[in-house]
Amino acid sequence: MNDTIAAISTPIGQGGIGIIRLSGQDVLPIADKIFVSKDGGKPSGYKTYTVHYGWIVKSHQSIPDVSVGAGMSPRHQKKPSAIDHRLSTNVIDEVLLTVMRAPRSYTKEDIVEISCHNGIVVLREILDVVLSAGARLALPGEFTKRAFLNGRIDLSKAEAVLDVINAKTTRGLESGIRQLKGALSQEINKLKAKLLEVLALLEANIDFSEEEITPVQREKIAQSIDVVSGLIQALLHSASHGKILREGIRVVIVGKANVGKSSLLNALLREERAIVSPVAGTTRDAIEEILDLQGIPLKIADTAGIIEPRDFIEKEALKRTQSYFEKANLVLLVFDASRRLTQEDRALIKKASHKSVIAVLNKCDLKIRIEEGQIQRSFSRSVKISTRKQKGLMALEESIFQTVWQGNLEASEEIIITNARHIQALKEARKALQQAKDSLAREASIEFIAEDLKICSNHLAHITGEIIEEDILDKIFGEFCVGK
Ligand SMILES: Nc1nc2c(ncn2[C@@H]2O[C@H](COP(=O)(O)OP(=O)(O)OP(=O)(O)O)[C@@H](O)[C@H]2O)c(=O)[nH]1
Ligand SMILES: [Mg+2]
Repeated sequence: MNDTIAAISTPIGQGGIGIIRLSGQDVLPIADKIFVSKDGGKPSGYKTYTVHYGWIVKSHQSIPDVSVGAGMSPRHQKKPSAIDHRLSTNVIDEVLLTVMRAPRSYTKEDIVEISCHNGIVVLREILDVVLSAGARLALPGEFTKRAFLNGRIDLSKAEAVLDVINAKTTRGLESGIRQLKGALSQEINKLKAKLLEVLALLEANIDFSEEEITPVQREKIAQSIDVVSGLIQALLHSASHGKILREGIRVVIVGKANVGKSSLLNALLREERAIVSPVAGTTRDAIEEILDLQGIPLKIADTAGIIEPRDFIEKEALKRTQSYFEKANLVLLVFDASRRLTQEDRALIKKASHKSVIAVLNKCDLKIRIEEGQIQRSFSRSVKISTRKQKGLMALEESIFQTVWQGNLEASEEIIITNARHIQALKEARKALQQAKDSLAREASIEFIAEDLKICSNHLAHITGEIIEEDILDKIFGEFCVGK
């Protein structure tokens, strides 16, 4: 924690701007060594939250016979100065340097950010001079870890940073931002405060009475425990949504050949992604795409139609369809509504009975001949569409949304648990509460109940990081990228 860390904070590749970030007590002296400013000032003299134009140089030893680097004003070129000597061939890049002084910075330490041109060589060279000037390469997530250890953010907020970076849809982003703003921390602190009230009730009994808890008090304590329990349960309930936001939902389009599966994929993607043709067996290899459906990331796959395989390729295609079908969280089972159900369709209906299915009756622009009643009896959800006429697609999207996002959770208000560690802690907390309730019912001694409540509170404290083991911290921040 006492050394100064540095890392490239932007992704490696080519781009407009690349950023190298430094944090720690020697940030400003290090910047003094490698930065030559246009304004003649030194980073150690700069005010906080200021940005300065200049150059990063390999070393600050002057080379006498230097001309001024390109990009400087003609007026400056006429009057060589001390700065000019440093701007020799030693210049690595033209940059903007931002100074954020402790404690009002991301890490609560002095921070310098160097915004340079984003090229692999430029960034590496600047990082090299920063390191040789006295900084150490940061570990993954070390900036955010310092923000946590220095008390700027709690652990759930630090973890939210990762959710924000990894968000796959706007809904995922909103959830991450809410947690970053402290929604989860507040909820956890609220729960802990409630637990503390119950503990106070209990301890009043320990202090002032030799008697057992009266039935009235027992009832009151049980009620308070139930309230906390209910809140923890609600948080755990949101975890299924959290998992969806984090990992997405696997959707597979399955059906007989030629029913319009590829047409459906294209319609949902609003792009001619898959080949569509009247020939049965057009799609061979499954085609997988990511679709943002009302903020839910869908991994949607169009598969080869189910037909009696005529050759090796069709056999292989069928195998792949099978594998996608097994892995899917949701199956869109497509039928040609203009034809009566065949043996193959019936076999598919049977096969899909153990999966979550939406029956999709396509080609509804034609005369409908399919046995609708049978479809409705087999599946709780069915939607009539025509990909040719672009009909019924909104209803299908809504049906998909309702199926995967059950419970009408209004994402803008609710806290959504997305993190496996939080789920584990909440489950442990719930277990401890149950034990407290059991002890209460058994009329166990007050100390027992108090102990369980304290255990519950400790599990909650793990979420915000008030209590945390070093190896868990390492694991959490190890998942971050270097430079964050
Ligand atoms: N009338 C009508 N024809 C459609 C509709 N959707 C698709 N088709 C036609 O049905 C034929 C098959 O469409 P595809 O999307 O290739 O069908 P598929 O299920 O992917 O077929 P395979 O890949 O061979 O299994 C094409 O000629 C499409 O133009 C629809 O809504 N109405
Ligand atoms: Mg196809």
